[in-house]
This record gives sequence, structure tokens and C-alpha cells, in this order.
Amino acid sequence: MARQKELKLYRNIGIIAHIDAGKTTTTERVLYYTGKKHQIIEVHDTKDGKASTTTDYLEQERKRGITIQSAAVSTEWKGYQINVIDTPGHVDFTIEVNRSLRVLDGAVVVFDGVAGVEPQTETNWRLANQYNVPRLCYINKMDRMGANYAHCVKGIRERLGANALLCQIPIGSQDEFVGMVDLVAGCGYIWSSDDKDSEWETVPLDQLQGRFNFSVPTDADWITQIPKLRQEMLETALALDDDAFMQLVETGEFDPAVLKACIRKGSVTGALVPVLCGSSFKNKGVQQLLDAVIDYLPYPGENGGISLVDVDGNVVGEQVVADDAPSRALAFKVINDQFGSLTFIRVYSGVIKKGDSLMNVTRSKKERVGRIVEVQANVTKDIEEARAGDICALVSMRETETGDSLCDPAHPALLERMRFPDPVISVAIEPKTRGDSDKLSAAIYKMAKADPSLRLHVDHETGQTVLRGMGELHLEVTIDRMRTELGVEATMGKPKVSFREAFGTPVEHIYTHKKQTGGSGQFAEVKVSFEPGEPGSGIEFIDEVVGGRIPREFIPSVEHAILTESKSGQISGYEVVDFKARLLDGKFHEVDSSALAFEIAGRACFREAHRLSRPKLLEPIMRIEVVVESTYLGDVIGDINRRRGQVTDQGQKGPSAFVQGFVPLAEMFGYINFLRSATSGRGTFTMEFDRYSEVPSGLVDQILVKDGR
Ligand SMILES: Nc1nc2c(ncn2[C@@H]2O[C@H](COP(=O)(O)OP(=O)(O)OP(=O)(O)O)[C@@H](O)[C@H]2O)c(=O)[nH]1
Ligand SMILES: [Mg+2]
Repeated sequence: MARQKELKLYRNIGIIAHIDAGKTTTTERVLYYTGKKHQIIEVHDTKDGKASTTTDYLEQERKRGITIQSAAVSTEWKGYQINVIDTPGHVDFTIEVNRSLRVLDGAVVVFDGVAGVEPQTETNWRLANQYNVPRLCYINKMDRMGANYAHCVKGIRERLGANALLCQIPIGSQDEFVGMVDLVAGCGYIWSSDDKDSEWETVPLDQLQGRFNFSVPTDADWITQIPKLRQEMLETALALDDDAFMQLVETGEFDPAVLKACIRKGSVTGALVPVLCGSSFKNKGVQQLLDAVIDYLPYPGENGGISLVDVDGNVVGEQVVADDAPSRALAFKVINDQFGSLTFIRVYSGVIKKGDSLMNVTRSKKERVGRIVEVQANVTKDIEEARAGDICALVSMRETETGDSLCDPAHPALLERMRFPDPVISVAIEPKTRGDSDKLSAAIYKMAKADPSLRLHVDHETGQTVLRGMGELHLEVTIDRMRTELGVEATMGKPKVSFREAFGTPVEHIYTHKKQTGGSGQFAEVKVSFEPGEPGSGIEFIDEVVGGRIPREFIPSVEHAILTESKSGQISGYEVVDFKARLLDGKFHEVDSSALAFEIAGRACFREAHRLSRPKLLEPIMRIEVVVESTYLGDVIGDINRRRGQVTDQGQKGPSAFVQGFVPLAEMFGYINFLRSATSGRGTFTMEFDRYSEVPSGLVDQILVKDGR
């Protein structure tokens, strides 16, 4: 089968933002205006469980009115195939944004016109920078009381550091928001009502002056400033084309096609970011946003191919996006239910057909492609093949997990990896009834496999199953989804901080394991040097034994022993991270030495060395932002200091005040209760993981007791 649609007519885009900016509401409009659905469902009308937006179909999403998992939908606009992924804004589900950005070609960043740049917008913006994803800014909610375009643009420039190109400016704000000026096309669009089927009137720029009588003075300023803002936009955009820029300077004229080409070039390369506005809820600006997606966001491969890496993650080449190349795809999401699994892939090159054999290069395992499906939120449709640029899903893969590379077996290659966030909170999980107990471990394992920001382990001391995740909501939702999707019920203990341990100082240690039991004995001696490493450097084992002082076959036992023992440190049994272990020397006995003896020696050597190193306890430090009325600012700052926190910035945000800073997670449990009572329920806060840092030695005992250790 030949390609149905030229690659240039594809757009794979993500919608990303802070929680509640209006991503799902916008996606719902996109589906309506492109003719994919005939009714719009509002996010806040789904709580009774009867209706659902297309992308927030999970029971947990409908009940809470928030997006929890990213959902993909496809539609067509003006002959272009647009694949959209609606992502969650809540920080606990950041993995969903992470994996979507990894496989998408462009993103629409949505802003709440009142709040402007919010913490999770910054986080998602940084992620998009890391994955080099071109984006558009869409300042939504211009109809809300307090909407302020200038404040939002300032935030985009100053807090996100973006070279914002104002392609639109609003006509009015709040309940006088009637449309926008398109500075690129040189006209205004004015809607006569908020109705979803209301058409807009296209008005020449010179007819906008004097037409309105806005109650907010700055709204009138925007209209007065149109000629100046248009000139600025032209100069910034045309600066990307020397001839066009000269023409503008010398004659004041420009070719509209060249102007669009310049904005596209700037946007695709990341040199500038087009800014648009609208109100999705009041049905204004969504069609214009779709036009901008086509005009300014790249088609698959336009921005270069995908990096190929070696096993250590070093870039070793690039795969161009093309059909006539070996098949190469990345698995970015796995969904399980009682009936099986769906593995979402992004095909970068080649054509993958039903019945093909692929190589999972990450795991060196063969996979057969049984069925390929196109996914529309929760509805699947069988297709025969998937081509370069496509996003689709494979049914019932056996070996493949999130982040794995799937390739033509004759041309194996590893595609650039995904980065997974660190889980910081842990809870103990118990089966709800005895009937659930057999099924629990399989079910929780499935949940963890589908979500790389969850980690699972069994506490050897207590025998408890411990689940680690990004936050309380993340863990709660996981347990609830296990019930609705896999039919297994569990209860959760109190959430605890996921502490870590580290070596305090370098230690060189010798351990001799010697045991004489009847006839045969056990003997092994190891000398290991342990050195603390940089945060995030991981664990490295280096074999420096010379002259066969430990026979080759026993060395893996020492390495295994150290890695296993590092799961449980000497302060309080937390994982020991970031160290280098060098096996320097040792002794063995012809008869009495064995793999087991070296394993025992390795473990004991690690334990003793860790204890001798004056070990450190590390705790997660969260970046927080609190938004309150100015009168409460003093109380909030005093409280942050009492929680061992540090305030880094404070100021005005629209009518409210904000405080930013860092606070240890251990001090943040129940913070919402404090904030509610201190601010009569009007304060809000967000927090996200920033880094691990050492707990002051004088506080270690006190903190562990508080955490229930
Ligand atoms: N006034 C106004 N409200 C809006 C607009 N867009 C969305 N909303 C409302 O804002 C709330 C949140 O909208 P959602 O679309 O769920 O926001 P989201 O960005 O998808 O949120 P998460 O997925 O949970 O991060 C809903 O009550 C919407 O009706 C808008 O343009 N104007
Ligand atoms: Mg949403």
C-alpha cells in the first residue's frame, strides 16, 4: 500500500500546560470544529459519570475533572492530518507530558489568561526545551475576570525566556472579549456571540480604531498600538530573511507568503515562538489556532531526524524520517487492561506491517507484530501498516516496555532515550481482602510497568509491598485504577518520604569471610574502595583485581553482592545511591572459595564500609509556589521558614501575591490543611520535586521518627 498522505501534510502535536489552563476544553473544540464530533462536552459536566469529553474518559478523570493520562486523537483540518495528544497538567502525572513530548513534533502551550505562566508551565517548557520541540503559545481564558494579555506575554518572555512573537492581540478582555487582531494577516476577527457555531466577521485593521468602548483602559491601548505592534512583528520575523528585511526597511512592503515562511522557519528552529490568544470555552480562536498549527509547527522530520545512541546514551548518528529506510520505532506508552495490552509507538522510519517481525533492541528480544491499531482516545481501529511519522499502537506485545526501541531485525539501532522522573513518595500496599491477595502482586506489577514514574519493591524487613510515586494523588489514582481496570482492590498505608542514603566519605575496607563447618569450609576475602559520587551519577563497579588474586568467575558475585546490598543502607534501610565501588584486591582458597562465599564477603564489606563512611541521609527537596491574597503573605513566609524551607522569590501575580521557594518534602505533608485554614480557603499551592539534598546530621533521628521509622 502506498502512502495515503504526504508527510508534509502531517502534524503530530501535544497540548501542554499547567493544570486547568484549558487543554482538554481546547481539544474538545478542535474535535468539534474539524468535524470529528458533533457535540462538545464540558470538563465540569462529567462528574455524574454520564458524559465524558473525548480525551478524559477514565472514571478517575471524570470524577475529578482533571486529566490523568495523555490521550491521543486524530483529525483533519484543511487537508492536513492532525494528531493531537492532550496531556495532564498536574505535576504528579508529569511522566505523561514527558513521554508525549519525546515523540511529538510540536506543541501548543496553553496559558490561563489570568494566571499567566504557572509552575507546571515552566516545567513542561523545560521538558520541551530538552526534547527540542517547537511550540506555539495560546493564551486561553481571555474571557475570564482579570484576564491580562500583557502580563501573560511578559511571563512568557521573562520566566520562560522565549522570543515571543505576537501574532495576535486580543480585542477586549473578560466579558468584553469579542475576538482578536491577526497581525500577520492584517485584519481583526470579531465574533457576535459565545455560541459554538457563531461565525466571525473579518474586519480590516483601519476599521478597528474607534469601534469599541472598552471598560478596561488597557484593552483600548492594544487597539491603538496595532500599527506599532505590527511593525515590531514584521521586523522580528522578516529579520530571518535578509532580502525581505531590506525590502521592508526600504519600501515598507513585504510579501505575505515570505512573512509566513519566516515565522514558520523561526518557530520550527526554535528561534521564536508565535503567541496567539482566545477563549476555548467561549468558542473563540480555536480555528485560528488550528491554522497556526499548520502554518507554524513542523511536519515529521522537518526539524531533523531522531538521534541514534549507543548503550551508554551517547549520540552515534541520526535516522532521517522517511518511508524508504529500515523500520525504526519507539514505544512510548503501554496500557493494560483485563483483556491485554496496547503498546503505543511512534514510527520514525520505514513501514511496519501486520505480521512483521521486529527486534526490541533495548532488550535484545524478538517481537511479532500481531495487530496494529489506530487509537482515538479509548477507541481502536485495526490498520494494516504504520509508516514514518505515524503514531499508533501494537496489540499484545510480550517483551516491550516504555522507552524501548523496535527495529527491523536486519538494521538494529537504539533511538534516543526517554527520561523518567524520580518518585519521591512511598506507600505500603495491602490487599483489601484475602481474595485479592493472590492477584495483587501481578496487578501492581502491571500498573508499574505501564507507568515508569512508579517503582515497586518488597521491603525485606517487613515483607510489605512498597509502591513509590510522584505524589499522593498519583499513588491514590494508581490504586483506584487497579480496581477499575484490573479488578483488584488494595488499601494504601500512610504516604512516606522516599529518603535515600549515600556514603559520607571515601572508605577502603577489607572483609574476610571464613567459616569452618565440619569437612568443607568457606573462604573469601575482598578489599573494596567506596567513593561517594556526584548527585545523579549512579552506581559504578570497577574491577581492578590483578594477577588472579580473585578468580574471574567470582568477580560477578562481588558486584552482585554490592548492588543488592546497596538497596538497603545503614542509617535506616533506604537505597544507597551515587557511589563508585572499586574492587582492589582479595584472597581465595583453592577448595573453600565459592561464588557464595564471595557474595557473602561482598555484602558484609559493603555494610561495614557504609557504616564507617559516616553515611548521609538524603531527602527530596520540593520547589513550591504559593498564591494567596497579599494580606496572608507574611503568615505563609513565616510558615515556610518553620518548615525548614527557603523563600527564593515573592511578588504580585495579577490581584494575588505569590511566594516561591524550596521546602523538604518531609515537612510538606498536610500543607493544604495549613494553607486552607491560614487563608480562609483561598490560597493555592503547587509543588514539584527539585533535587535530593543532605538532611542536616542533627535532624536525622527526629526526621526518621516523624516518618514512622
Ligand atoms: N472562562 C473560561 N474557562 C475555561 C476556558 N477554557 C477552559 N475553561 C475551564 O477551566 C476548567 C479546566 O479546563 P480543562 O480543559 O479541564 O483544563 P486542562 O488544562 O485540561 O486541565 P488538566 O488536564 O487537569 O491539567 C474547566 O472548568 C473549563 O471549563 C476558557 O477559555 N474560559
Ligand atoms: Mg485536561
